[in-house]
Amino acid sequence: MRAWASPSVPSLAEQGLGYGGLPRVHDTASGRDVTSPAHETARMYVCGITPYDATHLGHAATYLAFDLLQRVWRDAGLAVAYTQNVTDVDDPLLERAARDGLHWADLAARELDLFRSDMVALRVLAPDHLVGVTESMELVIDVVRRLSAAGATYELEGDVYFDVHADPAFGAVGHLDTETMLALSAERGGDPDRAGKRDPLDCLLWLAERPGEPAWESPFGRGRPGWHTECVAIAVHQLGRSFDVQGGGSDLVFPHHEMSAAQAQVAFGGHPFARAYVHAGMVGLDGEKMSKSRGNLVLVSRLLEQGHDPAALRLALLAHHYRSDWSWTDDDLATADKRLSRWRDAAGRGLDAGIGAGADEARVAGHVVAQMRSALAADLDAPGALEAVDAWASAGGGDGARVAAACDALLGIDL
Ligand code: 5CA
Ligand code: ZN
Repeated sequence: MRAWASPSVPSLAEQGLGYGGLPRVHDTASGRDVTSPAHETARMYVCGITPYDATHLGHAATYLAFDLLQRVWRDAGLAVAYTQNVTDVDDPLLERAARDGLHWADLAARELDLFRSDMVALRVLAPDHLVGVTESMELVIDVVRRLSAAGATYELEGDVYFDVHADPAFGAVGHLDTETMLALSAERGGDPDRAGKRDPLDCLLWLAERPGEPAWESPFGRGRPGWHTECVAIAVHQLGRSFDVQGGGSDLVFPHHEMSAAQAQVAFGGHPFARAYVHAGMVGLDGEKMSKSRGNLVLVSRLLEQGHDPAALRLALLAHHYRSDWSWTDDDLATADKRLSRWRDAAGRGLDAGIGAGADEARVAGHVVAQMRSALAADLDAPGALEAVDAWASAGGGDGARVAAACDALLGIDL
């Protein structure tokens, strides 16, 4: 399906310098910061939206984290191959469509359009491929067929399950104990209490057709995919059986990323599925996780309709480290508005006066850019990068064009 139009990214002088090596990101599986790309092209798969409701600030924060990673990789001289999926058939989408009397495909198309326009407003770089499950049935079926050939599946009342113990590495993404895995599975789309399963953690690969629900032909009967397999199928098809980063919010560590890694490792034999599993923290509102099911959403589109500057919104999100859990308040936006004005004033000062940068100014600006780069290279420390620009602005700016280009290229902020 169509992605969206990416903003342009200026190339900075002395590309790749100032990092002292490649940028590092935190890998949930090893618990360490790793330099993930093995080749000149960094390959990244980020779990996309289930389009049954509009983009909230939690989604936006997660996609911004991977946008930063892409910007830092590019600045370090790497090419980036980036794929994102769209879960355009799954239980929550079908339930919402039924509740609102809409066709599920119409609901998905409408919310996906809104997501695209939010991503454009926030200047998020588009993936090379944005792929829906409904476009990927053959690939999904191929994964289930491979798992079945490997003896890793069984049938229960017409549904096909994945035997998690088929992968000796099962559990290596999240390192969670069984009790926690069971609780998270029940909370996040699994069915640990269903009778007849070999292990309560085993997950659905193919769900036999239910009355009133969409279904596709397959060798296992008419039905539709279980959630996790789409990400295996799409990621391997676009990026290969072992790639650099699988990303998403921390709510995906278990079961989603654990299950997709286990399925991919059994179906394709590539190990590990991803060289780093990178997870953004959860954004909440009033101390609770922001989620469609809780109904406590702050929507990006709503804030933009209210006339807020998308650059201020972006800056408000970047002010929190991508791995921390935090709660949104109106102060976030007010603080970002002030910060943006200070930066714009400082960047405009020299330009308005038509003054070129003197040697001192160029040195100061070069130092700011180096500080931004080294903050971002250390597990995407955006708050650290923002502080470097703050210090420059409060010291009176100077060589605004160079700092503005760095804000644009590295932070996606257009001054
Ligand atoms: N379609 C699946 C992934 S294959 C899915 O989780 N969709 S989603 O619409 O629920 O979430 C989209 C992305 O936003 C996921 O990466 C998810 O981890 C992230 N996300 C969801 N809620 C929050 C939140 N409150 N804070 C931060 N990120 C969030
Ligand atoms: Zn996914």
